[in-house]
Amino acid sequence: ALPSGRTSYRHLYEYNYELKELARKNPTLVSAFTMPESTWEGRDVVGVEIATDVKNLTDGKPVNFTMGVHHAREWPAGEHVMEWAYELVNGYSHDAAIRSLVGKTRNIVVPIINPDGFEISREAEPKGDFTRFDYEMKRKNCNVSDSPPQYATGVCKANPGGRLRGTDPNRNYAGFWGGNGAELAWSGDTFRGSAPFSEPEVRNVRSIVSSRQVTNLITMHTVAALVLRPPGVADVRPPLEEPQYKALGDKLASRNGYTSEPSWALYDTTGTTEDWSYWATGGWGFTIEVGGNGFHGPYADNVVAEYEGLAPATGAGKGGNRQAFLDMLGNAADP
Ligand code: 0X9
Ligand code: ZN
Repeated sequence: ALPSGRTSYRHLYEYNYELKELARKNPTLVSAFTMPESTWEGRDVVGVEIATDVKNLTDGKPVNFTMGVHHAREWPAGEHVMEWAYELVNGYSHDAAIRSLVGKTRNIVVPIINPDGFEISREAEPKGDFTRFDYEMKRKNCNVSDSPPQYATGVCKANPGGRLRGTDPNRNYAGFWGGNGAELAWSGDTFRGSAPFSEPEVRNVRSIVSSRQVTNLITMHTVAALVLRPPGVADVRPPLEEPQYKALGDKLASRNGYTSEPSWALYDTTGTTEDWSYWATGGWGFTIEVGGNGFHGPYADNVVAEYEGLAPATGAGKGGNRQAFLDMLGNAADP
């Protein structure tokens, strides 16, 4: 069973409520916070920080940052990150190994980076047909300011323009922004935005990474069962890979049974999360794409099995994303 006991996909209001409840019930260990900027539609981006004596921000401990749902339709990404928060809280009182790792680190956990997009996808009438008006399959955020005037009015969800309004938050970071694998057209599903960090959701992540000692970062996506490290674009790949980076990615992948590879080997992208954070700070960052059945397939498959390491196709018996997250925490605690 999952650390929270959950058996179905959360709604946005449940994420926000549960994060605040975790903090209310564990006031010295957990602190809930709202990211500095609200979204285009005015939503809060909510997270928790988990550390021994969490309010003492001057303890100098390394920060392990876990986040999900840059992409609206990738619901399992938020679930895995939310369960990780419960894992740390439950483990702190019941598991000596987790208590020790948490004791050496600070953990920032933000399940839903893109709440505007997630709300549209999560509350949509299910269709699953990938048409331009299929809100369940929305990927991007709700910045409509780059849409032509006839599409730029009203709320993000309203027709016309359908799900294709918005910027891809995972093409809007400054790392190699403007290069291959990111569309210039406002309607593209990988639209890069008008400038690096034009999006509040992306500036929120920048603000945490730039103001805190984030030595380790995981950004969760779906769907291809991958552990991806930089660089995201082939023409900047170094002649020799950093062996420690590959080794850490391979270790995480040995837990969830996913494929460990540099991101460019999947396809070129620019402006993605770790292609900025790694070059900006030197901290390790990985994209983990949860495996399973579709962008948000059955909860038992895509969330429970992939988190717990029960999925026959990938991680059966190896510990799942739970253990991959624990290994990343271990790297933050004892680099
Ligand atoms: O394209 C993305 O943003 C990620 N895949 S997803 O299906 N979740 O949209 C992967 C980005 C990883 N980076 C590269 N492939 N270069
Ligand atoms: Zn994604």
